[in-house]
Amino acid sequence: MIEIKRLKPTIVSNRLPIKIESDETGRHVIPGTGGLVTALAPVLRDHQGIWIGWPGAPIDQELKYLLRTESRRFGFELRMVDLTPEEIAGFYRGFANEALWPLFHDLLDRCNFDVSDWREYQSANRKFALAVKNDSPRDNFIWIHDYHLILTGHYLRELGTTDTAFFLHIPFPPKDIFIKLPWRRQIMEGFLAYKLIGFQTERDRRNFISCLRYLLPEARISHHRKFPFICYKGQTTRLGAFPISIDFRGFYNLSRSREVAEAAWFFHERFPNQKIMVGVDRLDYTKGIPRRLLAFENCLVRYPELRRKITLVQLVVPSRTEVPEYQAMKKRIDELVGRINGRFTEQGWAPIHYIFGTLSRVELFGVYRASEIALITPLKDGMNLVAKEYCAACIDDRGTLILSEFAGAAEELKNGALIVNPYDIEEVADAIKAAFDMPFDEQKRRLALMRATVSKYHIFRWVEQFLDSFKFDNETAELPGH
Ligand code: ADQ
Repeated sequence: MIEIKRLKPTIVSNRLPIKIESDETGRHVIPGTGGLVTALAPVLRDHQGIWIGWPGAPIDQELKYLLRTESRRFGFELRMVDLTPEEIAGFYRGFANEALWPLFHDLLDRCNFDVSDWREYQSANRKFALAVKNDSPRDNFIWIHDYHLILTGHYLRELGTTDTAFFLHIPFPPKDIFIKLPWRRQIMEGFLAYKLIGFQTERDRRNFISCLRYLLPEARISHHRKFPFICYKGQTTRLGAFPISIDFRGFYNLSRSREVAEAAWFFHERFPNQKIMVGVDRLDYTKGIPRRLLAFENCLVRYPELRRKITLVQLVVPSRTEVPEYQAMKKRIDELVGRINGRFTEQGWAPIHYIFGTLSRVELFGVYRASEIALITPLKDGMNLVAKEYCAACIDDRGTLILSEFAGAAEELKNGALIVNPYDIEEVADAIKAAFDMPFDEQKRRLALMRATVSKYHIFRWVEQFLDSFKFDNETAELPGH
């Protein structure tokens, strides 16, 4: 069990970890199944914690009632922040997803820097801070998540709350990219309102420090034990790298279940005498799906001996489907799949099996188990949990992971994965061929290395390390430079 003694947590994220579904019997609130809620729920239950966020739907009396009832079932409190349609447009769809999301993924040409979106971002972050102030007991430790809420800590400080920490789930960009943001100084100062900032990787932390040196040269950067920390305007911020992970044991056991074995068998039956190569992504331009399809096409051209012997199963989870840019991306993927299948399909074999939808955990792990290759080639990714899930699912030691060097997961998995530059179509095509030909002993050796890492640094350890670092910060009376 995680030892967090006096820390009572309040988690704050843009979205509450719930799904609201409707059927003929009415609306239902379903608990979320993501890794974050799985890891944090026991901590929240044991320490009377609270989770604050936007429910993803307009708040009415019925939803309030449903959430109160669900809070009892969850074992911890869920509190809602209401967002107006203007805030959803300007803060969420606008500044968070059209400015920060592409900027932090190094995709400058997709950025839309709009001053009214920036105003909505500030006002929504202030609103979250007020909700925390009103709903969270005074002595709670406030843990804020992700790029939507960078400024919330700053507004909380204005309201007198300083025990705050932040985790950035997405990458932090290199200096030459970040400094293009018109409000770069305000965002940087916003970060420094937290006592602890967690990044996914060392690379993100280094990028942050290099931006800081450039934008706020008056900030003092020192080192204490393994953490750099920053003194700025009388406050101290500690910077950590905490690669997020998965519930390894849970997924490993799931992969051994009869249900998953049956789902895997079902897939094998559909693609007899072939190696299945899987790609799993949310619909997003950062995931590099079109280039991956082109790399597979290139592979089939340059290595025709693979035809009829390999099938790419590409799963795409619908995401932000109301946004025209995402609709255009889906169209582009549909067209590429159609063109490549049209070009190579023969009697009894089509190279790409494309599924646009959400699978159950059992179905998803069935696909992982059935796949001898995973092709994970984001253009940039904070971590990429699919890569880690695949490692947990390969319980019979068969499987090769092809992984983009620009996924955070590459820092931990480079000892076992075939690391590729997703922009280099020929290199990815060669990696597919190498994975196809890889002898079983080599697969087993590489998987063992990756599994050793993921099983050791699982999601519960991630939570523990983050909370320990915060506690350490609070308990260190005399940091050098204080
Ligand atoms: P995401 O960009 O959503 O997360 P990722 O880390 O890959 O990316 O997580 C995706 C999750 O969705 C996985 O747990 C996966 O199992 C699930 N999923 C994918 N396809 C599915 C399908 N067809 N059906 C059902 N489930 C599916 C953001 C950052 C990442 C970072 C995480 C966590 O962008 O870089 O790793 O947060 O910090």
